[in-house]
Amino acid sequence: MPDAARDRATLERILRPAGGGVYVVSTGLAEQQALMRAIYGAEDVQAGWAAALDRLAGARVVLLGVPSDVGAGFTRGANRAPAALRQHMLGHRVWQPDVLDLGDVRVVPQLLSDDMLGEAQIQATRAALYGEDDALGATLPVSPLDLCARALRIVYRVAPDAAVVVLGGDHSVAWPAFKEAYRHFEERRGRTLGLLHFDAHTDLLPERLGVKYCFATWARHAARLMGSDGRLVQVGIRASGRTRGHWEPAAGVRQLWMAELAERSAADVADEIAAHLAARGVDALYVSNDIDGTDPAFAAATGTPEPGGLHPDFVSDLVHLLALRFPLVAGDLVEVAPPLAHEVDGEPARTLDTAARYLADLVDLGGRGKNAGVRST
Ligand SMILES: [Mn+2]
Repeated sequence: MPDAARDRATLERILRPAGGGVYVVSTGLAEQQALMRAIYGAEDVQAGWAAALDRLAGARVVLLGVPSDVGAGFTRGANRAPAALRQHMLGHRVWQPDVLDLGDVRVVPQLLSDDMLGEAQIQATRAALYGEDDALGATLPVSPLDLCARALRIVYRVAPDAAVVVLGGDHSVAWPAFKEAYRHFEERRGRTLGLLHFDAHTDLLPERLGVKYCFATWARHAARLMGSDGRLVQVGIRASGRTRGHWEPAAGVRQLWMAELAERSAADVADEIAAHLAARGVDALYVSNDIDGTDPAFAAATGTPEPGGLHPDFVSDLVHLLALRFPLVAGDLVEVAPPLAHEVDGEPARTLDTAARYLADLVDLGGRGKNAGVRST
């Protein structure tokens, strides 16, 4: 099979139309189908999605949903964000024509990473997902993080200048999203990435309960990938058993804790971070936005809300100001959990409003000024 045909056939196996990544059989099925019909504007969702896949090569921004939540903290629900956010934005916002919603990664909800699975389980899930006798399927991964990575590898091959925005899911999805952005922009194209990370938590554990890749460890792996040289900058930290004095040298990161940010303007903080990143040679930006970095007054529908967080204006302004200095080449928005916080007046609509704003920031800024700083391709 020619490479282009193989890439297309792979995407058709490992992805689903936008809003369709959560596996449903009866409960939720009618709702899911109605959303997909609303998105693709026709009775034939598959044809609408196929037409979207056809546009991949020309996209400035590619949106990919990963509706996977295996439990960041103690309450789940982030698997519902990709569908809920698209539902929330229906009729509110029309993306520019160079923004492509590629769809959702097809998620088996009990799985996370193929390296946690034995060969028998991989074979069994391959048969379930792709069929018993599918030659291409026999070469494909089965878990959400690996399927996300595989899809992004194809996206970067077909649309090498596109900015990819991954919509989680729990924060574990930032690992394949950042890893593939790093492989493409830094290893292949000679850029130097900086990683701007909003979060109440550090996500810097080397492992958690023996699990290497999960919501609590992705940032440690990302920092290590960059050489633990301070290019990971964490903003809004306020819930950690350890101090900044522990984490910064231990993980090779820079942290701006909530307590240090209280009286500071976004412009002032942006200047500090820009100088810090520029001193490390950074010429391109990845933004990982965990919605729990934001104050629960604006985003309570998340698994581990922490009081005393960032104002959405501050988050948005910081992203805009840093994107002026370093072209925004990729990002993710994670931990939006629409089933949660229903007891709070105005939720989860308020969290979805905040998330839609953050998503719009990434989509509007992504892939602009992309050739600045390119040394080789
Ligand atoms: Mn996080």
